[in-house]
Amino acid sequence: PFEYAPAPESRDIANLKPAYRPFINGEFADGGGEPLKSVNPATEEVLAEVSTASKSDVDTAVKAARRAYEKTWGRMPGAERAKYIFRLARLIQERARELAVLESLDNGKPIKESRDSDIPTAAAHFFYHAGWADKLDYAGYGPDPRPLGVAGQVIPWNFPLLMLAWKIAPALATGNTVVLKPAETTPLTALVFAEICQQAELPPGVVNILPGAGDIGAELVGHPDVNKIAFTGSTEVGKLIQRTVAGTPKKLTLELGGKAANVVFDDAPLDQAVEGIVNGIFFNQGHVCCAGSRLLVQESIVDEVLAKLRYRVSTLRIGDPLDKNTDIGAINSREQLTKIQELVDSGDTEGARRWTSPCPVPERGFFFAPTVFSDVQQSMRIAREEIFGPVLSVLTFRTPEEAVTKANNTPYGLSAGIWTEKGSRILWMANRLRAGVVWANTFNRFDPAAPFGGYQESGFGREGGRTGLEAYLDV
Ligand code: TXE
Repeated sequence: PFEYAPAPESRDIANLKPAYRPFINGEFADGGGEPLKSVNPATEEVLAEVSTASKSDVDTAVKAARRAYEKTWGRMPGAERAKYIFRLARLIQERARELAVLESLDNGKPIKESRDSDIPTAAAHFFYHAGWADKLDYAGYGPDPRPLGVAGQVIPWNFPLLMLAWKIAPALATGNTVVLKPAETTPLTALVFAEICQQAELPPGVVNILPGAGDIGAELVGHPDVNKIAFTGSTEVGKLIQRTVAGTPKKLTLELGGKAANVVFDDAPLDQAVEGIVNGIFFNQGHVCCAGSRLLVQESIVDEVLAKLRYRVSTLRIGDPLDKNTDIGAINSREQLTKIQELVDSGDTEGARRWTSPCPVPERGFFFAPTVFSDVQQSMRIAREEIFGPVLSVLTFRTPEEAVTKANNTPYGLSAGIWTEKGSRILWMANRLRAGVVWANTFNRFDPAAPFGGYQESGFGREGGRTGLEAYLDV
């Protein structure tokens, strides 16, 4: 039932029928797993049927990756690898419209975000890492840093192609080969990327993509011939993976959940701060591990900030992800929608004050109106747990010391934001906030040259920048 149509001559999206099947050793294969239906979360209609990998497909893919590592990729001079990686980057750019539309259909995110953020940033990651491939000796890892071998990579559904780029680009630049499992609800752009690998004539086996559910991720993580595991996803699964990898020589990096504090002082440029707060929590429906989900506002300005915030949030448009005017698209799955609703209910029960945007919400599809809770106490679930949805919890503080204590009062530690005119205060705060990324007077800014990653239960290891190469090298 899963006929593979080869890459069509015309790049007309209407004619495109990519192979939604496992990509192993340079070919699309019939997966031995249960087929899965990828659903458009904005319509609840089936978008595509996907053939998934079985456990034995995992083994076949790892063997293909091992062969490619030993015979081609792991022996290739960096300058040659760079040519391929530049080619991948350019092909992502060439097919950007198609990838953006497919990403919005499969994930539910607004087209203006996939078009202006996800896809260009994914291409940028390949360009950036292509530049490292022949300069690893300058990266400070010694004259002859060695790749680890086969990397097993498992990614989530919130930035499907971008997370793929974060994983695959550094692995390839450093000479490793890859077996990657996309998330079960968003496998489509990863399989178009597989087609791009064919277009780029990447040697067979260098990149293998296995659509499937968590059991296939677990099989990959546990495979004895995988040398490195890179995971982005929930803290719960991250801990499971850590247990599996313990006692093996595999290298591991984990990028897990977050509960970032976005701290606004009374001297902050408030209109700019409100834009940053809105972007911090409502970008990508709040499905962002570094989302500014806890707003800490200095007590003297809380009423003013809340008034401005409610006004601004009520102007956000929720709806069709393919409409260029849409600000907030669909929640990725019914499960995620249920989780958000349950946590919002807990906020009501625990006594926080809820404000919901009056903007109309489509009846069909998985949508959730932007929600702001004020009068939030640190003990409430909405202040402690990752909601991963368009829900902001507002707390207050009086002094910078109290802001630091409250911001750090979380088991996570991925990101934080500071809004103030005082440069010295930014430095003082940044040194005390327990977070892998601290933004000042901005939020959700990404650059492939800047290492990204967490402290504590947000995981360990860095992705991006020179530091990110370390995760894929033996020095
Ligand atoms: O994550 P999972 P879910 C958080 C967010 C969200 C919650 C649950 O709070 O509400 O996690 O999301 C694969 N061995 N984040 O259930 O299950 C799975 O198939 C190996 C934050 O979607 O962690 C998918 O490919 N792999 C996060 C990937 O793990 C396994 C992004 C992530 O799914 C596995 C996503 C196993 N045992 C969710 N079980 C972030 N850091 O950005 C599942 N998987």
